[in-house]
Amino acid sequence: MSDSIKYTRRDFMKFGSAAGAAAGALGLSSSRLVAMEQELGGKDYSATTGAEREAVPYTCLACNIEDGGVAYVENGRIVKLEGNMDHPNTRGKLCAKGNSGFLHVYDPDRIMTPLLRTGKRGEGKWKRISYDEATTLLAKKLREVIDRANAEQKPEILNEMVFKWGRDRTGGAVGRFMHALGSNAMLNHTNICESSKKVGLEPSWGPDIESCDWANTKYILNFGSNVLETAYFMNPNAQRLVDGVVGNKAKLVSFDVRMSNTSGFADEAYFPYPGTDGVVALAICHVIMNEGLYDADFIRDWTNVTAEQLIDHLKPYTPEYAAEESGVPAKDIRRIAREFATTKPATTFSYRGPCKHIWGSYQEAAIHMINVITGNVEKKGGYCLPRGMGWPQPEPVPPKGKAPSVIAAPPLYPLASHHVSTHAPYMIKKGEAKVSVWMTYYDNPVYTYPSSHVWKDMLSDEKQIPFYVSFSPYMSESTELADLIIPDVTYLERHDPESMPSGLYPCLSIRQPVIKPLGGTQEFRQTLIDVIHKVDADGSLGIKKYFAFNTVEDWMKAHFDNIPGLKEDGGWSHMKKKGVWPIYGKVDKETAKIVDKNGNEVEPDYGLYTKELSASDMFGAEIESDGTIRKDGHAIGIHVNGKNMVGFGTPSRRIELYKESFRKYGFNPLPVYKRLPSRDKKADELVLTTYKVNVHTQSRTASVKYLAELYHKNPAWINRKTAAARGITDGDLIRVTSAVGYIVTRAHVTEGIHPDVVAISTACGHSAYGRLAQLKQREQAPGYAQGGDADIANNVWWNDKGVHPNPIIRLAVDPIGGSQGWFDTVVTVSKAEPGDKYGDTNVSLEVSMKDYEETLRYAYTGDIHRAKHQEVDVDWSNLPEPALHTGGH
Ligand SMILES: Nc1nc2c(c(=O)[nH]1)N[C@H]1C(S)=C(S)[C@@H](COP(=O)(O)OP(=O)(O)OC[C@H]3O[C@@H](n4cnc5c(=O)[nH]c(N)nc54)[C@H](O)[C@@H]3O)O[C@H]1N2
Ligand SMILES: Nc1nc2c(c(=O)[nH]1)N[C@H]1C(S)=C(S)[C@@H](COP(=O)(O)OP(=O)(O)OC[C@H]3O[C@@H](n4cnc5c(=O)[nH]c(N)nc54)[C@H](O)[C@@H]3O)O[C@H]1N2
Ligand code: SF4
Ligand SMILES: [Mo]
Repeated sequence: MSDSIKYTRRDFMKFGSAAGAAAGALGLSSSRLVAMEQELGGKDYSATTGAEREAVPYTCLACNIEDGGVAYVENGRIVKLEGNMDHPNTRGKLCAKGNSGFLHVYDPDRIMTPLLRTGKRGEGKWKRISYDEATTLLAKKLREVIDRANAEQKPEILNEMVFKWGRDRTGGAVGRFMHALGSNAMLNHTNICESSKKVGLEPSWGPDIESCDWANTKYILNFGSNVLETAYFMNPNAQRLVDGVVGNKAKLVSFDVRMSNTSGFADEAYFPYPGTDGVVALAICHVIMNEGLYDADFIRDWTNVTAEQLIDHLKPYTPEYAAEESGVPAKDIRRIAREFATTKPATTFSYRGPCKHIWGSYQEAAIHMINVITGNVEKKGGYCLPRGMGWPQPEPVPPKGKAPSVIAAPPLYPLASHHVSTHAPYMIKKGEAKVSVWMTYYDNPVYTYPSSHVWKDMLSDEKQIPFYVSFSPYMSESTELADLIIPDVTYLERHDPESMPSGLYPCLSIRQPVIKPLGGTQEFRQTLIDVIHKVDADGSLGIKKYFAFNTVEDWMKAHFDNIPGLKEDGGWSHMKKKGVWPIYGKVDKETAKIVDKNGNEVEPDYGLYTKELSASDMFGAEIESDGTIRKDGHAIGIHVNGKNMVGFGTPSRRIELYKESFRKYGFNPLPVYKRLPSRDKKADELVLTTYKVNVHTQSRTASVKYLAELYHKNPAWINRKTAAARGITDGDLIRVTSAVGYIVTRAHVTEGIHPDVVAISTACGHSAYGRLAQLKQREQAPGYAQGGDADIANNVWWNDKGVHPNPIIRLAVDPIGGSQGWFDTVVTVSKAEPGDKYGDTNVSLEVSMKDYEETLRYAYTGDIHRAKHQEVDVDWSNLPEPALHTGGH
């Protein structure tokens, strides 16, 4: 059994009285700090003339939280960004990444013109061409595929046009483009992001995430999310977490394998063995159920299981068993379970720590269950449904393609409704899918994927990828392998519709050009319009009608001009002026709450599932004996306590803790704990974890100078005892070796990490992405780029760009949610060998290909899966056909 460590707030006070005193002072005066900070929000003045600067609202995309911002523009240049005070979830604050976002626009290495490859792939030889020439070339390549599909009457040929994106915030533009072309071959990055969280939640209650009412809660259990510096909804959640802990005296208990900034802020921090959060959560449920601390009414009325069934299912998950697996002491698990169940309201939050493991979907489902059995769902201060808003797609909307795409929906992952994008290069290499045109948007797999060399190998091979088009404005590790680059503009120069459920106030927001796109660059959306107009110049293919927009602004108007409520408030012109809708009220300077004209708090709506069905909803409906309200064959609500209510977004309108879809494919319908291969590692091995840091976003901020100055190197965190056993001291050159190969980096020796874990942050160690990211800042700017920045050329004082861990991370996918097990790679850590140089990376393509075969063994038809799932009653001879999901997210 592994050692477990626990720190309490009292320990920190004891060990660092200065830090303790500072925290105390902050607690006393936090509302004053808020007030000072927000006093001047909403206006800005020129430092030279004193004139008021032009203020243009927009939605941030320096990371994907989509906070509301205001850009201040002087003489056509963005001089400052700040939070939009009208955005109810952002509340006037941006983080460091958001504040420095204008440097994306003025990045000296930004690609300012379309580029056509002239040398070998990746050689860096380019010819500058016009947008017109570039879109004509792409249209020709696409048309060739369409003509071939039509001539051979094979719609599956259309799937040779593949679109892969990382972050798609176009509000459906990419899907519209691909469906117009007749292709379903769309891949997002969600399986390297958090898809097993989504698949752990969606079948249970509908949406893919929770929205915690942090500010009003009394108890928070955090499982592997780093809310204060990363996590989904980081900025809005971090603000309200502080409101809850400081303002509302909520208790925060945090589980992470290392001392994240969130765990450091917690009242109690636990370091479970990686991949064991699920068993801790199941043990918490075990205690709550066995000690009768559960909400019997909620379980009876709103779930599809009985308390007795749960007690029976949870029998093996005693705190003692969980302690053995996780290292978290049984007495603490018992106490936390009791505290959570008896403190109202309470909520859990979880992000990638639990779900980015091979059995991540079960882990998420187990954590979700804690909230359900204690009846904290949709309560003020509890675990709430996310609140977003939609917008209509302009008519006519193209239908999906006719043939299913196997790379978009691998048949071995029938439950992975968010694609399994990691598998694409392996499937393509094995000839399971054919590609003619590979298009990418906001995507850098050669940097961001596990065993990233496999992507490099595929994208470098013209036989596998005959034509590769990137829409990136930056020369990333992937884009540098393209045949054609048609650069997009940055997020401050383009249009997108937005709605992020980043708080309890649902709202719409927009991105709009806060300045004219620099140097004649063109919005991606305009490129899509142009390409379609060229593919189907005379309209005879029947495609052009789906892109009947004269301008991008017309397209946006079509989204926003007819939304009830917004229409009355001015539709698109309201959005342009305010950036967000509805306006709920003002941010109160003392409390930071949203208040109305009279200073009263505008309370969010709670209890969404209890909304009553109207008489017209009920017309023709039947109430069944178990209370389910059915109409035209579908459950539309539940009859509970004499009321007809909408319930949850599931087939039964109840929370389906028992997931029939899981059972159908031989998985356990209720969450279970599965021991991971990394749990059985040898004593001298470690589990590699990677994590994000507050001032960087994935692969795309290393060239933002303010952020690079703050954080640019990523030594490997290793526990003091673990390091000592290997003769490693702080700053030593070390080798981190997995089955795939090794990297040479430096050690950061610390108490703040589980002794069986080594942790390396992401966002550093670039081999592309401009001169600053690679610390080649004194080199000449490439011909396609924007040009020099004397500050970068002369003032960069650091000489360490870090080392990127992804090449040695093994492909390993959750057979249910299809999510990459980022935190499952077993490694050895040793002092570097003679001749090793910092940054050396040595990996094997062959081993990575074997990892693909190995991970398929877990898939629902795989031998490991069958052997380990005897307890589920499935007829293996007669498995259902997998659903082939098309479309994309
Ligand atoms: N600053 C910043 N914020 C971001 C992003 C960014 O790039 N930068 N990206 C956004 C995106 S795309 C995402 S998906 C989210 C991710 O948000 P998070 O999930 O909060 O962030 P991660 O760093 O991926 O992982 C969270 C933590 O999991 C821990 N961990 C690893 N293994 C385990 C385990 O087995 N159990 C437990 N309990 N913990 C474990 C890690 O140490 C890490 O601190 O952040 C979003 N916000
Ligand atoms: N080791 C390890 N790796 C990880 C993770 C981890 O925890 N550990 N986390 C993963 C997570 S959560 C995620 S979400 C993924 C993200 O991985 P990716 O989706 O690949 O995302 P990014 O690195 O954010 O951006 C991709 C590319 O978008 C392009 N780009 C930047 N700005 C623009 C723009 O304005 N327009 C266009 N068209 N393109 C632009 C750039 O080329 C950039 O390299 O990374 C994952 N990678
Ligand atoms: S968290 Fe920061 S970078 Fe992300 S959207 Fe908000 S302000 Fe922008
Ligand atoms: Mo992500």
